Amino acid sequence: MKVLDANFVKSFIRMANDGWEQGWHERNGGNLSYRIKPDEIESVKEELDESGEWKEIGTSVPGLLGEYFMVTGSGKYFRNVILDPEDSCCIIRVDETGENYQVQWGLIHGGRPTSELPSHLMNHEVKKRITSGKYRVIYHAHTPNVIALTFVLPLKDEVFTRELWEMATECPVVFPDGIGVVPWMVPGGRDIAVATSKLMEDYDVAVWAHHGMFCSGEDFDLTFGLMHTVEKSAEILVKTLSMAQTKRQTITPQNFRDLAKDFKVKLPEKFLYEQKSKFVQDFYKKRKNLLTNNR
Ligand code: 2HA
Ligand code: ZN
Repeated sequence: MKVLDANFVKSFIRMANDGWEQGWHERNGGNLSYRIKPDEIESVKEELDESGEWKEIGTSVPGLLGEYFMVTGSGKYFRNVILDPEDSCCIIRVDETGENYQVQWGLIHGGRPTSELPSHLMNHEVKKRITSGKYRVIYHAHTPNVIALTFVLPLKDEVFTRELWEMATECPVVFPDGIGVVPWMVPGGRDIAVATSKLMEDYDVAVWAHHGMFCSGEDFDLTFGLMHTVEKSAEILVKTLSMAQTKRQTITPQNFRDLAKDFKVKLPEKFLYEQKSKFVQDFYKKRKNLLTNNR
């Protein structure tokens, strides 16, 4: 079968285009990767080229030896993926040391896999291990509302999780484990990859302060849906904070416990602290002081 006829490739392209249409991928922003199943890679074998150069990943992923991934290309635009997937994307294989990769399909006009390859592969390594191989998708997007919140909320897992859970009743059911937050770091390298993959041990979502988000999931629908749900919740919070300094009413810790029981999800108690709107009030108090003092 031709690569472009494979269902996993069609789903990959559709997801990239959905992200573009959401406005999450200005210019070359964002990247997507999928850990290809053995029968899927077998089905497109005729088009794979094993003669290319092996190049350094920039980190070590011993948990992914010999695995194949479909990934977006560095500097490529999500906007163009649907028009020219062979130029925008590639299929790579990780070697038997876990330190190098080879492009076996795609990037027909040259180029490299995503600049965030270390983060993608280290996240895949963690998720493959802790989900017994179930998770296959890692997605990075520049989601404007979540990014906006990283300028006003404390950069703490507890705060982002709780604030975003409160903004839509479905949120704690969609991401019951919560959200992790990485402080601002230089993107593209091993350090931010290590920090992100550490959070992926506990969460399916990691926020990169002043940059965007990483989501992980079993398949394309679940991973896109997760990104979409978190970003929509952030949009509601941005709207709420734009209208009022405090929430008049909200979902309470006891409400969350009741929801958890009926929906059969486990919500860690560390996110169900009391006097929650304190964080938002603190922020407004501090900002008011700042504005008054600078006048
Ligand atoms: O340009 O999003 O983080 C791709 C990116 C880098
Ligand atoms: Zn980015």
